Amino acid sequence: MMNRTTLIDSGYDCWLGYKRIADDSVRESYLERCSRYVVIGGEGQGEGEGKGEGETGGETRGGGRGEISVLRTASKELCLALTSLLGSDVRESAVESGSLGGTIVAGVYGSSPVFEQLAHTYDFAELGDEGYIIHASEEDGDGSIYLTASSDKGVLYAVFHFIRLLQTGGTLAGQQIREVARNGLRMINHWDNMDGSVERGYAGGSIFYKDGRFIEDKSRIRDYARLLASAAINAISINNVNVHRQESKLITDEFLPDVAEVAGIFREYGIRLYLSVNYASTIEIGGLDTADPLDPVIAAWWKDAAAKIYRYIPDFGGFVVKADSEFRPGPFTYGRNHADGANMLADAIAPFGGAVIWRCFVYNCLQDWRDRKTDRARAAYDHFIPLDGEFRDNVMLQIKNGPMDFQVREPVSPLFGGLTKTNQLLELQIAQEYTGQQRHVCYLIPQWKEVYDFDTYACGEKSTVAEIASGRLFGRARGGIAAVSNVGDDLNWCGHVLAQANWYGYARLAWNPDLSAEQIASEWIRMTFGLDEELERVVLDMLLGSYNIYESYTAPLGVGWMVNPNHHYGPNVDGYEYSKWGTYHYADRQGMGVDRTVLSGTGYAGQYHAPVAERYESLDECLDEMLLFFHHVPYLHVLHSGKTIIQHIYDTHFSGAEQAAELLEKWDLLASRVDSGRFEHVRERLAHQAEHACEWRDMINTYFYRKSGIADEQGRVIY
Ligand code: GCV
Repeated sequence: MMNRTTLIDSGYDCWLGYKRIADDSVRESYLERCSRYVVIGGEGQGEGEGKGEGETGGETRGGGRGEISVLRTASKELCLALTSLLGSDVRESAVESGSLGGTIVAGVYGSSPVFEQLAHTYDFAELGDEGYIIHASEEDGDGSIYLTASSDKGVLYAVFHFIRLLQTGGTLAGQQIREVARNGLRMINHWDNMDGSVERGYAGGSIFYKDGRFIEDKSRIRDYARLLASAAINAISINNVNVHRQESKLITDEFLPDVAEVAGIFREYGIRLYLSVNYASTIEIGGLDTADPLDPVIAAWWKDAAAKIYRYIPDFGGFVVKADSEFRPGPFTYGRNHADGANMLADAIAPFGGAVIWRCFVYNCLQDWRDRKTDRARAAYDHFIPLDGEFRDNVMLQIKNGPMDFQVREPVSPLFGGLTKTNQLLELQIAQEYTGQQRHVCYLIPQWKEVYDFDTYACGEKSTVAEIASGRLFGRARGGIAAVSNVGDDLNWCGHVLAQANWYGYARLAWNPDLSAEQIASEWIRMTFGLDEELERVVLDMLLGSYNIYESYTAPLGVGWMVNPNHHYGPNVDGYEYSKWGTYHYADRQGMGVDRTVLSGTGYAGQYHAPVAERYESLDECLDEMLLFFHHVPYLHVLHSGKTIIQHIYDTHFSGAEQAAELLEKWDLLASRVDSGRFEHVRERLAHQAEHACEWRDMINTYFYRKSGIADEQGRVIY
């Protein structure tokens, strides 16, 4: 159990700290309508079955037995929030107590006649399984506020939304909110290993495992589930996609009791549990000598494995699979393809309502740097497009946002828009592997907004990634979003308090990709630090500028990489230049960048639909920020900005480092407005960032000055 006193000011509570609202008039105005509440069914009535996450239609076996406790969770949370934010004058009511006037009434629509009056205002059929309504209109009724949905999970989301309204100083009067999830699956992927480490983890060790086993005290997992549910995350995979020997055993009797216990905790918060599985489990733990997906013995082994898992966890979500990727086993060994592998697992799990999430991060990681024709960026498309339409309905292909690997700037993967007959998930990385490793502040929502909004033109204009991933554009039954977690066992979860905004923002955007980066940041700041206009102005400014700042002092113009090998932190221009990983910048004394055109390069630009393909192909039309991803150009090539490549590199690196230093100055303005725990912690990180940005500036500028021999127009110091 965490000791409360050590948590104060640590950031542990994240955005659910529920500090008493300081402004008396605001608090009193809320109390007028929020001093009583009731959650109908919150004490054990009502049961139902939900659809599987990620599904936009059809029947699935849900975790019916979890439904009662989701309402209990809602009731507990509403009570905690109201009493903490508003004071102890808040009481629980009973439905039977006659008039409910002036009460917050939460519950599943249809579970009580009290919600019937809402029927003339809302169409409940439109809400789907997870949507909800918050109705606080004074016109009809007795001043009560109604939080309702067609499922218990929807009620929980309504409760959290309502709490958010109070935390952010929102107006209650006249509110008629109707929210529907835009993505069926809103998932978090953990890259946690059972030895307690986290691959690409920058916030301490795992919150799930230690020394090869599950951590005994699961209270932190419950706190985590609560934070996830507050932003409507509905699915989680709890182990690394690189599944080693010990984690391969998660699907055996040795660990299934623990997995079931953890699944039970998440279930109370409406979150379904998935496991990453070793494609070669039949060999690793099954004692067989093959993992050939077309071998009936292998198919039967997985059917038995699935049946066993569902005996422990009736609402188990399914398998996440990294196969034939970065030395992980897969169907290629047996001359089979990804559809063969995915479908075999899908058939095993289908009778129980489970899904297979099959990752598309497949490329040759033993490339020869001398070979300029092989292009890692092309690989996923080349592997998966020929298989479009061959996957079972309960398979989703999980596609990283870009064709390389979560660089600060990459184009969108052409698989989005390329695949039309296959369920897809967009994969993002909240963990800041290449964006400052949670030591630099880098608010990623602007990057993700660009991905969601990217128009693939697959079916003409407005064929955005948001429309494709959700399943809507191609009428797919399943779809959604997954992201690599940035959470560990550091007291503040993320290593950097400001990195919590990425975690929160990812979830909010998964619910509704139309929310703006500013709106999300603003919500997060108010919920995390309280209502303070000056503080909000400063932190908003810091967050919203941080992605561009980070980009400006690191690898330029979309070329990517230039980091130290293995751990990927800090500048190293040639760190990967002569490696086998397929990640090159090709800088020589004349110029730099990768020619990915159809005309003279690797042909990658041709994987997009018109007019995107033409835009990338053309040196004139290609956006500056993506230029070196698509073209190899001389240092004196003039960008649309009017600057030469080399001058752009110098200017952005000087200004980026200056702006990084300003982030610290801005934060210092808040010394009296943020508790000392969080203030000092963020300050220490920002000081490191400012210094590290100078290291980036000097390494990059010096490298390109020495390579090109072209001086900075402004004669600044380059070494
Ligand atoms: C889990 C990158 C990371 C790896 C990660 C891999 C993946 O290559 O550096 O740590 O492995 O992506 O997404 O599978």
